[in-house]
Amino acid sequence: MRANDGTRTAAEVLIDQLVIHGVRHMFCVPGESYIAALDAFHDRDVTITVCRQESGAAIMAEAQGKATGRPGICFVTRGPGAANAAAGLHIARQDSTPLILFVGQISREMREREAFQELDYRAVFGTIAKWATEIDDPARIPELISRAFYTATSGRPGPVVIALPEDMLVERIAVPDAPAFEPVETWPGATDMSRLQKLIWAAERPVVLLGGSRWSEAACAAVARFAERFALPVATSFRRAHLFDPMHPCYAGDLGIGPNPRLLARVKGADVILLIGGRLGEMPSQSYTLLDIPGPRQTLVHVFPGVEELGRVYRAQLAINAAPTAFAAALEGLQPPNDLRWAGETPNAHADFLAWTDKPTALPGAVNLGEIVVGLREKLPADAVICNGAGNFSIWVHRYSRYRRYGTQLAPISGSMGYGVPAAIGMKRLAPERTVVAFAGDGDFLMTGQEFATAVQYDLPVIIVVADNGMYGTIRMHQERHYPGRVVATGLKNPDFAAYARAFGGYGATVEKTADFWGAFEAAQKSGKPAIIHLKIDPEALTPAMSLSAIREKAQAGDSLVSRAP
Ligand SMILES: Cc1ncc(C[n+]2csc(CCOP(=O)(O)OP(=O)(O)O)c2C)c(N)n1
Ligand SMILES: [Mg+2]
Repeated sequence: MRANDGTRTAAEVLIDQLVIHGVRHMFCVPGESYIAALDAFHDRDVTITVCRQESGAAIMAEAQGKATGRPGICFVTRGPGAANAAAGLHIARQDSTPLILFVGQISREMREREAFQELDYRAVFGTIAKWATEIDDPARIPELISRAFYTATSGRPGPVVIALPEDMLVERIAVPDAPAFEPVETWPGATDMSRLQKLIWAAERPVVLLGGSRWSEAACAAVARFAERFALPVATSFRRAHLFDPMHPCYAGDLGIGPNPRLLARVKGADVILLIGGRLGEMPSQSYTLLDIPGPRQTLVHVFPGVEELGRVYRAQLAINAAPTAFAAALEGLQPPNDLRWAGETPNAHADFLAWTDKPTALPGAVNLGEIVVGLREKLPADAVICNGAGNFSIWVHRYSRYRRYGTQLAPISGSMGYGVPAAIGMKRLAPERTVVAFAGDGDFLMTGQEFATAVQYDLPVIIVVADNGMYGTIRMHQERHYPGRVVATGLKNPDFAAYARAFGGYGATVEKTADFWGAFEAAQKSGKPAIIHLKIDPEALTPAMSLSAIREKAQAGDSLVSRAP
């Protein structure tokens, strides 16, 4: 640590605070507005990853926040840098991930003139971030940085934005460091737990839904023990499948986009729903059709770390303001009833899940993404991390992957395209010993595909599987449903992604038949380089259940199931 003798610059005080609060990584794109802060990282024990675009940097930081539960750290320059980073901020907000974005700012004396790249970050990010501020007085750096760590991690976690005026960073000050922050746990009360026990004892068909953030390996294990003792069926929310071992006999499946209809029926037919950590937002609630709003017919027990979410959409019979970590620990104290009336149904829920995910559906074309995801179950170590962005390709990834352990899934709840590649890089930087695979669509990949250069720069052998169907497939699907045969702005002419990988200094392979994938995957692993495997997907293979033409024909026939309203 540098001496606190009045010789430190504000920038040095700032970076010292980060070190005190446990920061080990930061992601950035440099800018002249904050070179004093960059300089203060010199000789500090913080691993710096310099990125090619700020959305990549912000997503890498967000992915580390998701993986560790501690704030991911990102530094960007003013105006355009901050605007580019907004994607990562939005993800952190919707995904409830702790993230601190530092933005270089113009000098204080130029403010309000619309100086070069000037933005008012409180105004611009005020509704995305949990807190957006600017530090004018260097003496308050320890206080405000400490607050940023508490704000990003407590209650419902989220992003914090801190603007740093350029001239402020170079002032010299004598100020004491803050003590290291301690994440604040939010515990359920004894009354909450005894009311919960009574509700479960009176239940006939209870289900448990897991979602949100503020989980841990220990919390997932505690929930698994609770599920076993009570023989409860457990489902996971959209892109939170890693919260429960899919091969556990209590696992009932994943409530995402296009979920198992049997799981939906099971949740609708439940009499008690124990929702732990999730918000049951638009995606898992199937556009808010799963439960009645505001008063569900089922007895809802909603456990959530941020009090503002309780009663916001759903009026719960029992609302418990607690973090999943603390609540899961408290579950150990509950006693199951003697008569587990629902126990006979739980194996059926698991059997429904297995039947839905065991074998991939047949698809048009020579490359079946479902077969590839199923085959990878055997090839990947149990702690391999599977990342993805947004697009129809992710339906196969979510349906057929087996996320066997907590922390093996990194995917955007916010539905942000371009997430998978930087998330994989952020994760591999954090845990170089783990296998990290990212699935991307052709559209999805090129939103942040420039970060492949970052993977090469830091020797991060992530494996990126690009499912290339020559279009923004999800949007084409909606187009065919609502405006059949009228294709506008959804076709893509793509590069040779394998050649792209090689041009960057990575490993590249093209796969035109499913059977060729395995050799390419092995060669990618053996190469020890960041790799791209380019899958040539038939555009007809638009969903696991229906081809592009079938979707169009159904809409043209005016099938009542297909709404014409946009
Ligand atoms: C940043 C961002 N921009 C736009 C969208 C809207 N969107 C959702 S899916 C999608 C198409 C995805 O295309 P691709 O990655 O090729 O996957 P595919 O659906 O073809 O499998 C688009 C444009 C989005 N979710 N995120
Ligand atoms: Mg596509």
